[in-house]
Amino acid sequence: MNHSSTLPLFERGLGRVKLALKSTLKRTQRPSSICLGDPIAWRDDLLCQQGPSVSDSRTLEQLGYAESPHSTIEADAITGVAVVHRLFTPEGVAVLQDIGARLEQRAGDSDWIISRRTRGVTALSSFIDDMMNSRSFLLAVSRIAGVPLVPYPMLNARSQINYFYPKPVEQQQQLGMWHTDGTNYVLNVVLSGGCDYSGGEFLFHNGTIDTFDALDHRTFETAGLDAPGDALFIYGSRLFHGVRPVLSGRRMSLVLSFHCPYFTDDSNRFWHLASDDGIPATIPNWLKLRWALHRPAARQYARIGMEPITFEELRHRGG
Ligand SMILES: O=C(O)CCC(=O)C(=O)O
Ligand SMILES: [Fe+2]
Repeated sequence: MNHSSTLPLFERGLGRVKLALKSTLKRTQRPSSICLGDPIAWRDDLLCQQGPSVSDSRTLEQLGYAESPHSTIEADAITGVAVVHRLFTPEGVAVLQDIGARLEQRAGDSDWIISRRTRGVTALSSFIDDMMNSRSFLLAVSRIAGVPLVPYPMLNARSQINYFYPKPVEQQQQLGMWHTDGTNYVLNVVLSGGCDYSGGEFLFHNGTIDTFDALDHRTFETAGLDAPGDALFIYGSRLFHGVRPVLSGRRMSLVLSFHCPYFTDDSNRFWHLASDDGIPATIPNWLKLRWALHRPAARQYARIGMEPITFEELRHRGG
């Protein structure tokens, strides 16, 4: 099989700047922040009470990173990639599916392998917003990550719903699926069931960024995301990953980003954001982001109205 045509590489460097200019020109309408009216309100019992089951978990060290991204915690304490089953109850998954389907009317076309997507969904769905600001939900995701988390401070990068449809072969070849994310802690929740689509496998490179070679498929692994609601947690800025082209049906996913408030470092780059949102929208957001990342952890938790999640708490289950 010719992997250079099936596995093209996503734009980096100058390509990002070009995408930023393109996004700026395309951005004529601003999405309004009117909520669509969720079917029900978020409740913590929509999380599986026994906690999620996590498989195929690998730390950043196991991926090959000797250096931790944060100075006071080792690379073997931070999750690099993990498959997450049964985070939500069947009712929780059904509500997210319903919201995802309704938010599709807000979705804009996307340049790369994703056909359409809606960014900043926490401003459109109070259910998803309340879920992101639920201490139980954040604690569950923090335990998977290995570090305490808050929702990512920048609205547009915090949450997104992706819609994948079959694309003509020529378009699949132009821009790639392989990328790293601008954010570090990312939960990719697949909302469609396996029978809703074919293709669309979630692939990741089992190694560091430096060892990634888009043509060497021997290091690629397919995440076992079979049931709706299954998720792949990744350290997104250090893991090459991507969704293979969907061949039939529709694949819908909810992508949520988080920040560890005990560390000020962040991988997001201006051009990464600008390639998604256009340059004018990114400038004020970028300044606000720098400001938010430097707030003390206690203040970041206080702003979302909760007791701080601590490293100690992550070590004890059921606390
Ligand atoms: O849709 C997915 O499951 C993940 C897509 C992705 O990697 C992204 O949106 O950054
Ligand atoms: Fe991604």
